[in-house]
Amino acid sequence: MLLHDKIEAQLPAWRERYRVLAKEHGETVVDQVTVGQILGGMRDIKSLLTDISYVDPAHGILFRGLSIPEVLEKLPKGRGAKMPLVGGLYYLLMVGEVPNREQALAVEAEWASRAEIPDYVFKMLKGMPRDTHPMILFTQAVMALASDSHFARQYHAGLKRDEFWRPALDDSLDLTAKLPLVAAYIYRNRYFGERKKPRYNPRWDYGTNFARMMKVADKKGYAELSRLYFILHSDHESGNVSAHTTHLVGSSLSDIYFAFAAGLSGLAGPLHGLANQECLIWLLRLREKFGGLPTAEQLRSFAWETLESGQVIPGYGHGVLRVVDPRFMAQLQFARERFPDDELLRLAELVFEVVPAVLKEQGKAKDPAPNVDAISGTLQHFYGVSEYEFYTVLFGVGRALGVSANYVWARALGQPLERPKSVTTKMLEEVVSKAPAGV
Ligand code: NMX
Ligand code: MLT
Repeated sequence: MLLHDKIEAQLPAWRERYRVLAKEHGETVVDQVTVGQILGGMRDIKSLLTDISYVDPAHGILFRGLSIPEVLEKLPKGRGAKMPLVGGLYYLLMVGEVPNREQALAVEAEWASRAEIPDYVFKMLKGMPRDTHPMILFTQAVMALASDSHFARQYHAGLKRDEFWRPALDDSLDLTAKLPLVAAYIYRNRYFGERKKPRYNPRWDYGTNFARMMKVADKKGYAELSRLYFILHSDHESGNVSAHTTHLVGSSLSDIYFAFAAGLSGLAGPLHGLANQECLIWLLRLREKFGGLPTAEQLRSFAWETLESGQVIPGYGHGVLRVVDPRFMAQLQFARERFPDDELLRLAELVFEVVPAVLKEQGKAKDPAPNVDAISGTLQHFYGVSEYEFYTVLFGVGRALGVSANYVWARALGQPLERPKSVTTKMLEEVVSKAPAGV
């Protein structure tokens, strides 16, 4: 199988690089930890290792060294499409090279051959109360799929450590193949009461299949958006909550289903992936309050009301980025090219003009710029997917691509159990009592 062969060919060189670092440079200092970082959520401590993607605070995400504009330009596209094949992105993340069209289509074909879901998963979803949040359903469905894990079965049958990555890759291909069906079923069942299982058509790519299973009116336009969306949301290095949680759980040799379900539970938080639903709610409230587009001054006072009530302005700020998120810019460009006059888009643009200055004036947020979530719901809304509680599920479908690539490589390179050390408050007080003031 293509991805298996490509990874296998690279393994000896990667393992040697890890061996040299561990054996010959194990004591070299990379970073130091301050009391502020311990109290501040381990912010910025350089202690995670991944080669799949890197967030440059001044430029944004690089997927295997490529910026978002480069990824969108260089990855192969399907006939008549402007947005790249998602299969090409998965190849890039897994293999570290830009694929040709044939290679991207080989990943797409692999997905098509694995996109079957056992009936009990649909039965379980159908059995849940209609008002269950889609992220609860999505996480449950991922857990329900875990019974078919190749990794878990082969591990318990005595598989050698050096071989862990092979069933991990099979599981990752299975998982990423099935997620669009699970997501579309949750959408159609929860909001339209549909009970029929969606079908994946091998003649179409990942994005087109998703658009067709979602049954939106403009399937071609939504297929383009889906490709862009899943690519943009795939990875954001290893420190964000969903990626880090998936990695942490995977480090105990739980299979990717357990690990990703844990990551999804983190994605479901309003400071992380759930911010995309919160953003659309915020925009809709703003529009409702002013009966359409507000003036810049009205928007300013609305933003201040949010801040003064102790809430965050969703979609703005970031733990690492210190510039406008290029994932925001890519979505903005997509929308401007296709529906520049859409009222919600114009509102999102107005927010982009006004809110950074408000956040700067407040002086708390280190990054007053928009992040990926500030506009993603606006695009979904344009194509008729206005049920905002569903938005974080879409983020999850995309995020599976990046975290599963990390999971496979972590097993391939034998990354160990993650187990940092904690201290007590008293210990910190003792440390600072011995240090010169301010040091
Ligand atoms: N609105 C109001 N206050 C903010 C915002 C914002 N958008 N962003 C940061 N702050 C505050 C933050 O709450 C903190 O306040 P305090 O000192 O009272 O605790 C202060 O500014 C410093 O925070 P930062 O160090 O700039 O940000 P941090 O790294 O702690 O948090 C986020 C990053 C993304 C959680 C934060 O910017 C935020 O809450 N943004 C809004 C929610 C959001 O858009 N989340 C999605 C992020 C992207 N994603 O998909 O995961
Ligand atoms: C992400 O895509 O995971 C978010 O931007 C959050 C982060 O990187 O911290």
